[in-house]
Amino acid sequence: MVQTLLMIDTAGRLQNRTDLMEELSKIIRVIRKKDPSAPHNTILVLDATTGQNALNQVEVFQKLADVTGLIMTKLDGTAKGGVLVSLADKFALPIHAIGVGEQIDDLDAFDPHEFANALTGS
Ligand SMILES: Nc1nc2c(ncn2[C@@H]2O[C@H](COP(=O)(O)OP(=O)(O)OP(=O)(O)O)[C@@H](O)[C@H]2O)c(=O)[nH]1
Ligand SMILES: [Mg+2]
Repeated sequence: MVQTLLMIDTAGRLQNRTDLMEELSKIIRVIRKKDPSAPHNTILVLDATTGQNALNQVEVFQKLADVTGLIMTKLDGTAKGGVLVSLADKFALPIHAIGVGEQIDDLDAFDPHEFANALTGS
């Protein structure tokens, strides 16, 4: 049996742009016509520099798109990464990866112990 993996990267979504968010819902509706159980994973990529705004972002995206996991980028060069703690507390979603730079190798697996140590400087 041939297995197919379809990965869709939806660009430039903002939770306060209802037109773009409506487009996102439509993408999901169209996918579900082909496979009612899809999408099997919906990963929201958050920018750490947005700080506490990430909480609202996850809330809005979760209502529309059943977010199943998070990635947080730009943890280099910002002290706002602590919002990941609030996100984990509020939404209990798996954090799949973190971005710590602009190179391809800078997307790291999320390690909660390492993250806590970096946050507290221990
Ligand atoms: N410093 C730093 N830069 C990053 C990181 N992740 C992405 N970038 C940079 O941020 C910019 C935008 O990255 P994209 O991957 O295009 O962002 P995107 O979320 O796909 O953006 P849209 O498709 O427009 O929604 C690029 O210049 C990336 O190199 C990160 O972890 N650290
Ligand atoms: Mg993009």
